[in-house]
Amino acid sequence: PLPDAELAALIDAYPKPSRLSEYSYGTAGFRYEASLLPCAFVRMGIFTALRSASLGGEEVGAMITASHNAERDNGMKLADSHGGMLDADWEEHAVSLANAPDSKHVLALMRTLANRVGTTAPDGKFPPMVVHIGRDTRSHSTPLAELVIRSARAMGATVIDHGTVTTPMLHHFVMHANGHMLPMCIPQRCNEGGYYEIVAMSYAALLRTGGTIVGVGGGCRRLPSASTLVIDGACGIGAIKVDEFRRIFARLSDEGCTVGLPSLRVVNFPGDGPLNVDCGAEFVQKQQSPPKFYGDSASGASRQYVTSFDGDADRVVFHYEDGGGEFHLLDGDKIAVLVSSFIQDELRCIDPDGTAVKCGVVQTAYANGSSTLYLKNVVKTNVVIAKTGVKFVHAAAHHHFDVGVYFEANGHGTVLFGPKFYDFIASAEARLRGTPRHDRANIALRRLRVLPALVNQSVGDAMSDMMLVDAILFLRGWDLSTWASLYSDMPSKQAKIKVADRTVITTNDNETAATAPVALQIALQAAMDAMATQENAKDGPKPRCFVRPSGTEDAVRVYAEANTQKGADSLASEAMILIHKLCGGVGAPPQP
Ligand code: G16
Repeated sequence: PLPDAELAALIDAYPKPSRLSEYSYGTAGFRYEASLLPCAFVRMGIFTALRSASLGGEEVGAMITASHNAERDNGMKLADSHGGMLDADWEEHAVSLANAPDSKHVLALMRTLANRVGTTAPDGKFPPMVVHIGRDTRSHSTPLAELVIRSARAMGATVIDHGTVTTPMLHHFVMHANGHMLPMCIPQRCNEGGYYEIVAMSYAALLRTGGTIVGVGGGCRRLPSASTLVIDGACGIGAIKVDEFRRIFARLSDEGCTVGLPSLRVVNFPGDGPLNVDCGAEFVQKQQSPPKFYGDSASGASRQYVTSFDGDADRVVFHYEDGGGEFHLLDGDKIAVLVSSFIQDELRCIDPDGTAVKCGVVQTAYANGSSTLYLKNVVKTNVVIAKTGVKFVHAAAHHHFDVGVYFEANGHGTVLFGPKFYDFIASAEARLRGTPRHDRANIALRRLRVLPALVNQSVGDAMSDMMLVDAILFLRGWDLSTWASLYSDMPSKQAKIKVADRTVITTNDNETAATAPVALQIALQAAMDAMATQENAKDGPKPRCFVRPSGTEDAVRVYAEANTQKGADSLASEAMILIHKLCGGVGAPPQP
């Protein structure tokens, strides 16, 4: 029987905040100003336990973080038993529980849900329930996590509290705890040690496939400009964890990794500066400018190989300053191009027709037009455009491809390997047994075999993505400038604007056009057409602009790209003026 009295007391101690009409489930779960969250978090402890019970006791997770948002915000990302985001069908149950007026309604809802999904045995007891909890470095993350832990425990769940971890680590623990997605992997310890080991060891194994051969894949050497990798940790949890990883990483050379490892230098730790302010992946990608290196005096030559993580380390972008001091960004689109072309090249060394496994890339409307053209015309891969949000791009990659690479332009992404990929590897292993190790197909097999372990298949992961990119660059003998020169981004501009109620804007499925207010899309289309005429560019993608309500911030996002920076800036500014006028802009209208 449920411990109703204990749960009711806990629920009633944290009533719904009067300042908020309704909690809603955003792009990546609940995300609000931290003081609004205790009520929802008590209920999410109940919810996670219930979700675990509904899956017959499979383990699930909750990560307390507001990722790229300002320090004052917090939120929760829910990991389902496969390690990925919560099943879409369960989001509405989470929202109902969060919005129930009081303990009586919460408990009634809980009982209805439990009966509907058959979580209770005939004696009214729940099966064993396990909930993993992680949190970022925000000051309110610990007390908020405590609330989730208390209510999950009051439900009778076993809570595994991982303390401060990155979001992708938490998802990784859950994925490994249930053994999903990784048929070829040896079971891992579902904790930080296990995580660091699998990333470091598979990275080393991938590097070693280049250590024995000369001339394959462009040289397999590390250029001086790529010998020190500087990691901007956004003053968040990623800095702490990559610093711990760095120590394990430093031991790799003692453990048989004989090729040139880069040295890792971490900057922007918590306390060096405010979280996500003027640094980190969100800042660098949106502003298209280098981060502030808080308290770090190095510059110039030592900043030729830099990555920026976001506040919970599930996104990464790369960047560098060239000899003339010009800034170059390598965003999620560039990562998608690098990773998908690497995987396809390796697959074709074994299967020259490229028919055995279906590869493809999932992007969002934010993908730069040049990247989509490059993927289609040069990499010659399939491209699908999905709605913004890992839950959508992940689902599309899973649905459409045997090897699905997904990356949002903001640096959030990973690779998913489906059953056909594993079958392909098994048959290639049988076919290539006994071939010399320097045989190109044998090398390709060893490279492909290690990828499902190096990549965090549960969710985007700054640390493992960073190591994957570094290994590919090493194997190809490239530095960031070689990678950047694959194609030139169309000039683009991103901006955001506040309106009284951002839900007045709705969009089509892949968010490339607004469906309401109708007048908005008509005006945006006219602006795009006028820009196309003005620029009169013969080749390449046409000027493009779209707007959408953010699912993580109280703002409407604007994206524009054109053949010139001036054109992109002007389209974005026109869109901001239109939004302000047609959608209830707050404050003074933006200036052209
Ligand atoms: C989250 C999601 C991302 C999404 C981003 C921005 O990132 O996980 O998929 O791109 O929010 O979403 P929106 O434009 O709706 O605000 P993070 O890193 O903040 O968790």
